[in-house]
Amino acid sequence: MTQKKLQTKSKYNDLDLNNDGIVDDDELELAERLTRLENNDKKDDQIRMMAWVSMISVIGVILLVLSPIIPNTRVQLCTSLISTFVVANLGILATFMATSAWSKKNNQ
Ligand SMILES: [Ca+2]
Repeated sequence: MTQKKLQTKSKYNDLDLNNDGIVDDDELELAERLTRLENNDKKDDQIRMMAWVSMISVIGVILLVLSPIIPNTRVQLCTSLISTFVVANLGILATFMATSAWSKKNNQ
């Protein structure tokens, strides 16, 4: 079997970390591992952002409902919608906290 080569100006040329002209399996695995870590970090940031948005939106809705801006008659009309919204967002928060605690426990 003939030896494989990278194409000219391949994006994988940078993976040759020790500059010996060969992209070996260890260098490929390291690059793959680094990419996976970076993606997991971005995913964690995204989930954290989602939890923040949930918490801030719940606080915002509750403050809005309690403020004199919205008349009581309208609040009564929206009570079921608001309670569903609050429970759903608190569910997102609870899931985030549970999975964070679970993954922290498993990483130790
Ligand atoms: Ca190399």
